[in-house]
Amino acid sequence: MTGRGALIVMEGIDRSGKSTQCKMLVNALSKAKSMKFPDRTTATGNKIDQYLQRKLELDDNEIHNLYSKNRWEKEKAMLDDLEKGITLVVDRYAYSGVAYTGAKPGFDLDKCKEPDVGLPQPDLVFFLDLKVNTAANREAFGGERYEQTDFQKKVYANFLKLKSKEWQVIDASRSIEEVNHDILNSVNNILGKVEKKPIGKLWA
Ligand code: 2DT
Ligand code: MG
Repeated sequence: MTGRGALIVMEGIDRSGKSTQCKMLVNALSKAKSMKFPDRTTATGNKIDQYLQRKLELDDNEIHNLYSKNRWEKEKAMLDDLEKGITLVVDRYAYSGVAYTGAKPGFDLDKCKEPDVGLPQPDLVFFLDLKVNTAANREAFGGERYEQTDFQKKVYANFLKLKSKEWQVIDASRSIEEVNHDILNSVNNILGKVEKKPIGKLWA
């Protein structure tokens, strides 16, 4: 049996191209699965979906913890897949959790990390770097919560504060193909390197 799969995360502000790049990456890899957070299909995710569509009001702490719970409920399945040699390509993760809640008044980034401490540690995090004004020119924001320029600017600044050694900043203002090319290169570089490496714990 070969080694484990890699845990790859795509992060960035809204409209930075995460979903497109996740799809292209999964298609290019031989043994890979895609995941997305929030996963709106579970009971927890359904509540998050209602909140994002403004059909439900929740306290800022409560929604923050709900996003985290929505990740923890996938922990076992993620570890099982990784052990089986499946590479996971994840559209948003705990970094979004911290960057978005941390953009609300009165929230400290380190404190925001707490509920997600110990989750599977990503091997590679791509930050699709796109300035908010450029993202806003791509297409109109939808009507969901958080889809406002001022808020997105705070989110962007928070993401930069979360950068760690696994992060790779990708200039997402280029064409889809150019971005995909860079991402594929980096992924092909790490797949062999993580095979025998134990899966770490996030922020632990
Ligand atoms: P999508 O547009 O990608 O479905 O995201 N968010 C996401 C948080 O506030 N905390 C989190 O932990 C995660 C994963 C980002 C919906 C919105 O949810 C925000 C945008
Ligand atoms: Mg969205």
